[in-house]
Amino acid sequence: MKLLGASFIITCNDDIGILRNGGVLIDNGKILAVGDFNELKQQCRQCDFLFYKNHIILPALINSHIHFEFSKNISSFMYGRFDLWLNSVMQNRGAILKDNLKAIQKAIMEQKKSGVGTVCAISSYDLDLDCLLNSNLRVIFCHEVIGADEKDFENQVINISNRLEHSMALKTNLFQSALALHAPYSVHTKLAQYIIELASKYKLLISTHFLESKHELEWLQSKSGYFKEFYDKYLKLEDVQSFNQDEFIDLFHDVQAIFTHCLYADSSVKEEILKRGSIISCPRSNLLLNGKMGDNNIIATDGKSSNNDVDLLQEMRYVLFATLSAKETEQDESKSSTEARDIESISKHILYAVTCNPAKALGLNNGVLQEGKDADIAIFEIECEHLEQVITSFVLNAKGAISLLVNGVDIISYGNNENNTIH
Ligand code: MCF
Ligand code: FE
Repeated sequence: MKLLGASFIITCNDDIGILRNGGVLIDNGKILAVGDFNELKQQCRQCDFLFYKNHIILPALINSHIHFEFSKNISSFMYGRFDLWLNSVMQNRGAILKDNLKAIQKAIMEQKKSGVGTVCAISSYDLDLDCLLNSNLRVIFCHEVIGADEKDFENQVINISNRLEHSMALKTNLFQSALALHAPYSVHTKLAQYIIELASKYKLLISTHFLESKHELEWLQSKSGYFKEFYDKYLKLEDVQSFNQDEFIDLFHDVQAIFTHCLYADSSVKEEILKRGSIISCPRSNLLLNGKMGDNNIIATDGKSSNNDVDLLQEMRYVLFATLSAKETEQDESKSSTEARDIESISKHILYAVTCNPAKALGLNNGVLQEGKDADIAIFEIECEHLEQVITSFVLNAKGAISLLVNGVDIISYGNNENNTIH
């Protein structure tokens, strides 16, 4: 049993809120209690304790959409337009996927450094499986399925069954298998249905990219435009059996699903999606490929295929500035600028978008500091002179976690605890 304390504890649970000089009591990978540090210390005199002065304790962050296999990319892909990006992926992905293990390891380190304790990894070829298994992170490993040619159905089924059988045998309390149906334009109807049945049979989470580009919307609505040429050019396919928008969403009625991007979903489509699952936004990827931000109730980095890094702290900071900039355009001249409490509530929204919200979407028992939750905890140094803006101070300045616990175990070892004594 151990007790961790800090000048600030942000629970990401509105009933408990923010604690000054708070403590989190941990035993056997679980949170036993959250409260005042000194009171908890009195109650549990025999346990190990550590108080981090001028630090903040938070739930470990959750990166709910990342492609580790593309971590080697710097400038192999084109940005600014989704069609140009996808063409460049088709042409250059082979080189990016080759000898990518070092880059994958680096991207995993980047997660830990930014205080991420859980990743939902979208894996096209399972090249990242072993690195993630050995990462000590909590991992949801989504085997991604791509296949537009119905003639290959039998092989496609054998392939995904083998991949899934292999990873399901590796299940631990930190590692779970899941599926990803790449997108409605890249998986034919028969295969899509098969994948959903697999997810339903084995109770697996399923992730998908949906309505990311205007080209996808055009294809789903009228089977025309960029994708028609795409199939011909890259896959030598004249026709592809794919669902329309509503049919695609309906597929997910019986499974736990996460839909990434949804930039071209109008409000009624979003309502339908949210009846069946959650929407994940990758703000910098969305902007780079499609010039749109997306809804930011759940924020993830996407892969280095469509981002300059996979640092979730940078992603959060980006959203803070972009939200303030959008607010500025909304405000007319007569209104005063964003107020102190507005910016703190934007920061809180951003923090929840990488903690409690993705935890719920992914069906995890973490993302909140509360009795009974998994002890996935991140500790950051913080300088905060204005208590009413503690979350803003974190979002704005956090550079790296000094300690990261997953299931109660510290998985980064460069924490420096000197001078961390109370008062
Ligand atoms: O999320 C981004 C943009 N949308 C779609 N796919 C990808 C993203 N980053 C990497 N990808 C991968 C995807 O997993 O690109 C390939 C797939 O392997 C595109 S389909 C040939
Ligand atoms: Fe993606």
